[in-house]
Amino acid sequence: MLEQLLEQADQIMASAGAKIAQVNTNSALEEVRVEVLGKKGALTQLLRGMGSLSADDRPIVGKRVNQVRDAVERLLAEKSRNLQQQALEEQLAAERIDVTLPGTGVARGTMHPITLVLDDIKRIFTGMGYEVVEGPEIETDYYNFEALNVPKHHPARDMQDTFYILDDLLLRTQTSPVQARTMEKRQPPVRIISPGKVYRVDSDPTHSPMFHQVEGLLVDEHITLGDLKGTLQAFVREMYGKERGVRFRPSYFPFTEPSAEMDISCFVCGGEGCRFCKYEGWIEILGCGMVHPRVLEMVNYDAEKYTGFAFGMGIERIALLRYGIDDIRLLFDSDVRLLTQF
Ligand code: 2U9
Repeated sequence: MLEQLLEQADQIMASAGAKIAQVNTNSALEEVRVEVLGKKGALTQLLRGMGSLSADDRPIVGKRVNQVRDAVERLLAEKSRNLQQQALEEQLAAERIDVTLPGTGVARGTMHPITLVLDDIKRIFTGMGYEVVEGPEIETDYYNFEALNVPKHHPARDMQDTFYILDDLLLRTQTSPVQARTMEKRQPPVRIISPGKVYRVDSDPTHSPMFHQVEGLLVDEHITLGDLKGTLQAFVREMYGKERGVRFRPSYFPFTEPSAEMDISCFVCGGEGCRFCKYEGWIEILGCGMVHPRVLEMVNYDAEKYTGFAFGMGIERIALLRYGIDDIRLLFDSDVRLLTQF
């Protein structure tokens, strides 16, 4: 009987060892554990058979059963570790990232041509000591017209040209009100540029009801037309290159006297005359003049002591010329096929 039980224990050991070696999953391994070591398992059954043994033989079988249990437990633990390691390796292999592969890339946005031109103008004038000042797009009649010496019956005030909100409230037609407001608050010297959106009742391939302007203003003692010409010449050199010629033509604006329009030599033909400059050799870039004494008086500046110059330019016009775009509406269509070219 003793021999029989010892042999049975060896068989359980051999069969458990073979099964553990074969299984490939945790659940199959658990089944083997229950089959051998569980309450109704083979080893427990074998212990139950010990009742018929003599008192001397029982510890012999008990010792063997314990040896088998220890050995099976070691094999189970070892197999469990192996399965865990194997699962980890499979997971790492499946999730492996090849860091040497090229990335998918991030689609970068581009600057709008209006922003590019505005940034250039701001950079150049701030480099000359000007400060950038912004103001409201909805203005009063006073700041948009009255303070700028635009008389009551001037055509610019017409409903045909100006978007009125109320009798006295309108969408600014120029950024000059910003400068009138700034002068009210400060004493000279004043050296500012005011970029921003302006609105006029106008719409065709070269005019948009909303467009952007930059206006500049300098007021101090002893400011002359020479300062105006020198400043704008320096601006043109920076913006369009040293070789650009500049000319001033007399003009009229209610807020400046004398007034002028400034042309630069055509940057396509250099002044020879071509289709781009309509065979003129010159391209109009901005309007300018000496600030009208009445405008200085309106903001309580002493017009005997102070003089100043002002200028204004439409940004769309400059962007269209610079990038060879022939319809202003393309700038506001938000078509990425155009916008990504800049
Ligand atoms: C103050 C006094 C005077 C600003 C000026 C112009 C000439 C001018 C146009 C250019 C193209 C407007 O966008 S456009 O249609 N502007 O020709 N602007 S002088 O003069 C000022 C501004 C503020 C207090």
